[in-house]
Amino acid sequence: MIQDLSINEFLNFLKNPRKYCLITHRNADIDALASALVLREIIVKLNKLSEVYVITPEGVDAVSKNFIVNLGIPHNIYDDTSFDGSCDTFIVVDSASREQLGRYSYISGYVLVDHHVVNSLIDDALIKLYDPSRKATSEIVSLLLLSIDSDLSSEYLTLLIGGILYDSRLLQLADGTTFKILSDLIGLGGSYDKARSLLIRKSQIDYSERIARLKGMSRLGIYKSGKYLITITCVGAYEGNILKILIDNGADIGVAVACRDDGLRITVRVSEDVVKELGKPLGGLLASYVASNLGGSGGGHSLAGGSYVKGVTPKELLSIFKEFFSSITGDFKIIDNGRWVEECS
Ligand SMILES: [Mn+2]
Repeated sequence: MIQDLSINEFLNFLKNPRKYCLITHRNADIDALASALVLREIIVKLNKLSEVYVITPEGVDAVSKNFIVNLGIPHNIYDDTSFDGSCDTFIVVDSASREQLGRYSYISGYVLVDHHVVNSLIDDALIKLYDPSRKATSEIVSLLLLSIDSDLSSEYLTLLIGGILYDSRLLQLADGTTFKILSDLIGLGGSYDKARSLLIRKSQIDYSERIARLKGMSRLGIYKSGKYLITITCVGAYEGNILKILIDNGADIGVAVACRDDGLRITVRVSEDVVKELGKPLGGLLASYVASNLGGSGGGHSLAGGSYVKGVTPKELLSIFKEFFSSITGDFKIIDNGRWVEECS
């Protein structure tokens, strides 16, 4: 039977010498990576005979890479194609579903260390250290660390702070326990300043992405349907990132149109609030509406959608958007057409 282990019981489990493989979710973010790297330190500290391999399916994301390079943390991390060893114990770290485990999606008899509220890996976990009330897996690993007599270097403590800041959205989701843990990590030598500045550093954005973002902003059209603000722009790269920025800055729905050789690629993002309010998978609905009315392909889910249409002008596309949104809210008004129609013609 599945058991919820207390921290002490979990530490006792880790004292057994084994070959551990720690698997994070695909394209590990800083919460996943910090959790796995510190867990590796804890396991080795508990028993020097243990071998521990950190495996990040499809590698690590840009923020995580920046963190470990800047902090000078050893790079002995494997992606799922470069690891050819074997292990007798899998520990799944900061993952919510099998699809997130890449090549390791088949594993059974694993240990789970996680905080995701919706997690389909729980049922098959042999042993789990699972607390959905924690805002980051790094908090759970910090609690493990704080319960042993540890002299972990300040770099690893800073890494954990980074994981907590990242998953708590720079403390927007933090609670009293989060602050207590952060205070303890800082007390042991972790650097809040360093973690914070590594997280928000702007210079990490590629030059090409900066140009695409600024072009996206400069061409923006603004429309209103019911009470919802819809922004449409014409941009050929980084559409997802640009639409996220638009939604973070007040758009309810963002659409990016890219001119391709023989057609238009349309990317849609919808804010979580709008999806909750309408109770419809709006991103996917809009993308498939565009596709089926203009003879292309398209689909998606609540928050995101995409379609591709051939032989269609941006003006025709705009009238399809108008039709779609009018059918949802009853109207569609132009606030400012911007320059996207011209740029995408
Ligand atoms: Mn996480």
